Amino acid sequence: MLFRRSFVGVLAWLAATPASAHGPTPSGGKAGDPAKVTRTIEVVAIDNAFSLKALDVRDGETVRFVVRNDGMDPHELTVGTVAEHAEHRKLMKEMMELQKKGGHAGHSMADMAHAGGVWVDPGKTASFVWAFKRTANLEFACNIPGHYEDGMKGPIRFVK
Ligand SMILES: [Cu+2]
Repeated sequence: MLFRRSFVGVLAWLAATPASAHGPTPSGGKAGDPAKVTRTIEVVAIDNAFSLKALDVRDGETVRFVVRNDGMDPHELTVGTVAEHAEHRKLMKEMMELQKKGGHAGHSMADMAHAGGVWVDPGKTASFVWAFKRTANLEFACNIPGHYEDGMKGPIRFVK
């Protein structure tokens, strides 16, 4: 129980920095203008799955993701390429290991902010607006260790 509580604490700490202002230039688009939203994508997260399995979008489309967490664990939904998600998972794992050793990590969630996304604590709903730009190998995913591997991911396909 104690382990579980500290684990969740680390996850909350990882989420403390907004994933929009820093980090490498995101792929797949950019934070969108709420006034230009043409579609709302509602997603329910459980432990460990998304209700959304795949997403079709148009180049230039601005959507609002609304993510509700019906699980017991925190989840995230981020947009990025397959390679970016792999990098994100690696950093997240490293940071959690550092925290477990009691060290203070030299970098923050901002360093992982490769793309748009949102963190959702259990029982909460969170949203973000994203303007898509045609990009190969784009997907949505939760990169909390083990979750992506459980299937918390899906392809984002660009239709004409
Ligand atoms: Cu998750």
